[in-house]
Amino acid sequence: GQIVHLADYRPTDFVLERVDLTFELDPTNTKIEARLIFHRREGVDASLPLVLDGDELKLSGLLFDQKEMSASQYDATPESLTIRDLPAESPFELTITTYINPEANTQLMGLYRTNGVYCTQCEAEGFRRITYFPDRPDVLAPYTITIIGDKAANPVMLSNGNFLGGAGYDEGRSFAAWFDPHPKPAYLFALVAGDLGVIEDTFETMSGREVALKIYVEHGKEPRAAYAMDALKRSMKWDEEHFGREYDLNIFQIVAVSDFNMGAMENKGLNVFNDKYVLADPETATDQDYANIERIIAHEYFHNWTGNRITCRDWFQLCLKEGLTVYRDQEFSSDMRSRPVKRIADVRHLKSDQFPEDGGPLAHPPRPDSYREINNFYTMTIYEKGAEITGMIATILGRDNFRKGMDLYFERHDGQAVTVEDYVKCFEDASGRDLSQFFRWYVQAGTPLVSASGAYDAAAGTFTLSLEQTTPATPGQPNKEPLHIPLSFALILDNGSIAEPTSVTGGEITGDVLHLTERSQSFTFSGVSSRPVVSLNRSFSAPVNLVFEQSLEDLVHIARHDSDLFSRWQALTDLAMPNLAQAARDARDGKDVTCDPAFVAALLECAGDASLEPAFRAQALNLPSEADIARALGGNNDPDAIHAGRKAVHEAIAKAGEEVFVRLYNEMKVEGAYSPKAGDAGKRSLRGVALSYLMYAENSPQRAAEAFAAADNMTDLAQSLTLLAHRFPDASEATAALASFLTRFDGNPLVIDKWFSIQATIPGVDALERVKALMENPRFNPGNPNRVRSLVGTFAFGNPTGFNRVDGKGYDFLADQILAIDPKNPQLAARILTSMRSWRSLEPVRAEQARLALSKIAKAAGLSTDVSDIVGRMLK
Ligand code: DPP
Ligand code: ZN
Repeated sequence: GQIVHLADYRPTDFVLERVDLTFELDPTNTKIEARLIFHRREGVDASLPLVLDGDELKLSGLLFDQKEMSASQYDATPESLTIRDLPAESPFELTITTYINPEANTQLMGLYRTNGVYCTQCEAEGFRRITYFPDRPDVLAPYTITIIGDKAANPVMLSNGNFLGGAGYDEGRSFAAWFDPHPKPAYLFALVAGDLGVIEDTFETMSGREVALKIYVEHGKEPRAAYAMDALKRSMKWDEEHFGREYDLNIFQIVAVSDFNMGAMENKGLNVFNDKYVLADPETATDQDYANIERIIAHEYFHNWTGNRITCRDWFQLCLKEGLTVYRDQEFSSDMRSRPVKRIADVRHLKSDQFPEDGGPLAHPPRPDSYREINNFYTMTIYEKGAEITGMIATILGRDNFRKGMDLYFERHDGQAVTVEDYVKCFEDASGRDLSQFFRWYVQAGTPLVSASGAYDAAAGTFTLSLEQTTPATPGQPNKEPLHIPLSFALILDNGSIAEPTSVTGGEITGDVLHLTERSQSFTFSGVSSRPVVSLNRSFSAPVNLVFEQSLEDLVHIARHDSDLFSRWQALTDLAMPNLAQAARDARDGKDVTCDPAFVAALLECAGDASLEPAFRAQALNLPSEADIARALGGNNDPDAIHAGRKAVHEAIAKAGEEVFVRLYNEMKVEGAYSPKAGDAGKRSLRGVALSYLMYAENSPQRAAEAFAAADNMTDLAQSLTLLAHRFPDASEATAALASFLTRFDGNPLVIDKWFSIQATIPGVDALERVKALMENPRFNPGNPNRVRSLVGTFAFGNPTGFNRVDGKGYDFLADQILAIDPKNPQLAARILTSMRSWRSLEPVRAEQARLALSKIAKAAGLSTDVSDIVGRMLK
């Protein structure tokens, strides 16, 4: 793979006018006839050839305006088709014939087979595995698709757009034709054919058009698609109400498949989903599964406007569609559920997964300027930091101007392939605000560090908040410019009310947002009658690391009084972290772990506060993860010590709060039929956390075994099984529960994935042997990405003590797995390999073992570009 540079962008020499594809389906030998109409772009030299992309293709026929081309006029390789002697001006038609083998396509890119169903995945560059094509997002055209296939095997034959018609074709075969009038890039093409069940519904759009909604699943699974359908209808309504966006075809279809590299794909009018994000019922799906389905259904649907109607000029602009669409799905989920709890969950996710990426060897700007393998840029930075950037634009502009900017974006760029600059310009034009400094967020990598300190002058009645920002160096970016950082804040007085200063100097403030734009800046507030407690970066208005040495009393004050629930959670976390960090150090040094009573008291006060919603209290009681603690410690990390220290802190809290936890465990029991709604889900999660603490207090598997036996839904079942297996892996209660779970759900792959994941994340040095044994289980299927992720992926990403064994055998195992997966599915291999991105922050013995394992991968012959790119950057 060559390095691609943003600076080299130029438009294509030829303009694609229309696309007409005919597929003759065959499991091992599918014929594709592509009729493409082009004309040379005005001003382009008439001698220049047309160069089309391919990937492992073989040309079987080429016609120019229906006539055979002579061999001297073109060159075909598996990677490209170059055609010479093309007209200077007039449009011409090329007919390209290729044959491909969907059955042998283990990469799951292009056209492949999954459980007997034909399915496509074309983002980012999968279409070129189907036919030779200008496979880039700025080439937009309307598509007509004809699918011919065995009638009995393919009663369902789908593509993008509106259905034109279908009938018998010849003996034993039938055809279906589809037309998508909306010009689109090839990455949004989709085809699905096979024997599938369907559930159907309709949606009436804001202008009164009726849209047919269909969700296709394997036969027998139809009832489990009902929640996805409900989520889809709510998404369509929400996008009309909140962004004025109406759906634009007469049909919207979703297909759930079991072999899929990503979560889902937003193909125009025909979304293809990993069935994990469609199928749910109370018996087999957890509250988290339901929330994920709601979120991802919304995400892919929202792409119809942010991604499809307006797409990316090139792949450097990926966050233009992904960051914005994540922002939109987060807003949707916040409206459907609890906004502060959603924000807490999103920030936890950002900090645990994006911050390490941004602080390690894989750091890259949200709008990168070069890449070797675009598949490796579907990252937390593009998605989650991208969403934060749009969120900051909304914070800086305010609600109304943000909406005006979005409206202008949809109006100005509908039907176009655009850049991040085009997007930001809309907000500038709509609001009159200069966002040029703000733009650095897109091009500068790394998590900014903001240091804050406050000083109160009682005599003058002024309070001064001093701020400093730095962004650490990242690969290729040694020096950073100051960013425009919007910090939401409140000055909280003794009685819990918020101070309203008479004036402020030192910088701009709009509403409750302070604009930090200099490297260092002091804001002085006048008319502050008593020393305030500062609540800074409320709702996490900017994705930064904040260092603010606040006293214990001040943090407790925020935890008690802030009207922003997010900040109350943040204050509790800020109270917890020094305890967890010290506990890790003490555990490493063989000392007794102690816990600050003031922190424990604050936490238990929150836990018992019935005025706070249960889901919030559950978030507060869920202490920072081992990975979070490792990040806070900053380096020389010993995962065993972090684990032991964290466990000791839990035990201390559990002992002090046993009464509270018993009460919560009893009070939070949800009566009546299961509902995935946020209220009940919150109760279940708080009850689960209480159970977890009680097990520390009681040091017995008993209570979890009872909870497992009594569970009448997957949330309670998976929760109690996890606690049993993780805390008492050798107890008969744990082995019995794992066995009964397996017997009960054998035959349901998504639940068996959970069975694998729960065991892969049992902490401790034995984990590796357990994982190796599970790989020998007949249910382990190395060709199914969900299954591989559930065992190998969760072990590497989610089992810090087991994976980071001091003898390095975890890393060695991962290296072998990566090398085994890579030849079949490079995208999957590369993704799982990123689990080692923080290896340099391990203590030296483990770091050296990790380096050896990475070097072993790097030296292997025949690596994919995907894996070689990741391993190369990690070792640099
Ligand atoms: N399927 C991925 C997503 O929706 C890539 N577009 O984010
Ligand atoms: Zn997306």
